[in-house]
Amino acid sequence: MVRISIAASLLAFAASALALSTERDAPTTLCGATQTIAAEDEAAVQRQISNMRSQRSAGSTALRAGTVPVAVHIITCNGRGDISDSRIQQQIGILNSDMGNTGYSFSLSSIDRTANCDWFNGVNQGTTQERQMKSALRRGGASTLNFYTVEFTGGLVGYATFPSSYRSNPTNDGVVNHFESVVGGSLSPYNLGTILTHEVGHWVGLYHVFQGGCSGSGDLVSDTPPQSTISRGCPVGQDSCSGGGVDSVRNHMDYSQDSCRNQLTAGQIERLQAQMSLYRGI
Ligand SMILES: [Ca+2]
Ligand SMILES: [Zn+2]
Repeated sequence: MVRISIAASLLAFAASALALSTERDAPTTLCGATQTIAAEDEAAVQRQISNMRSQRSAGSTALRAGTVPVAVHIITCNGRGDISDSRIQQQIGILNSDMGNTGYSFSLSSIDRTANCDWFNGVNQGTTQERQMKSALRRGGASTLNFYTVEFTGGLVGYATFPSSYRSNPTNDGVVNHFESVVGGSLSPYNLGTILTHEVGHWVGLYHVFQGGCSGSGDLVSDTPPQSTISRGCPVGQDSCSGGGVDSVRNHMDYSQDSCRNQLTAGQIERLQAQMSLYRGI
């Protein structure tokens, strides 16, 4: 009993340390930040945002709203990685709470479980295991969120694809997270359920708030101040770029710990609505 619990806490410590060290060493591989939107797609997004603003100023009361079906795919290895249905339901509840002011809600449509150690450990962006897993399991079209849980190797917490990437590679579309980041998992401080919110933020089209650093167009959102630091913990008041206001450390699209992130801005919501309507038809 003692040996088991020591082994379990060592495992939890190792997983946590790996995740943190990977973030420090290679933050761009922590999650979906490696994808970018093509220039012509971004031009379409800007036109869509202009149209949405015109409709609003013309007094249209039509708000963007839609329900996103969620197909959950739990990968396990020798029983490791299994997540109960009730935890999945709790996790979707957190996603709905966090995304409540975006106009979109998320509705659990299916849960499947697949025992496959090769996928559990080997899935990552661009791997053979990723192609096999998604080809076998993906459900629905552009508006269905496919959410996979695995363990990864090398400390990755999660990653996601962009809406504008669906057209050229629909099978690849979706979010893949470390199973211990699902609410109630052991990947502290990323185990309160808001890693899914962060990854779904990418899935609906948002960049990190520190995208692009202090100069240039940054995350292509005007109400998130330029930011060059990838936040750790909850450094409220951090100001990594002169002017424009303090960093968005409480924003869901930073890397602050789960308990710190609880915000999306009006500009982010406008940007995600434009991409959901353009590229996910919802
Ligand atoms: Ca600033
Ligand atoms: Zn991210």
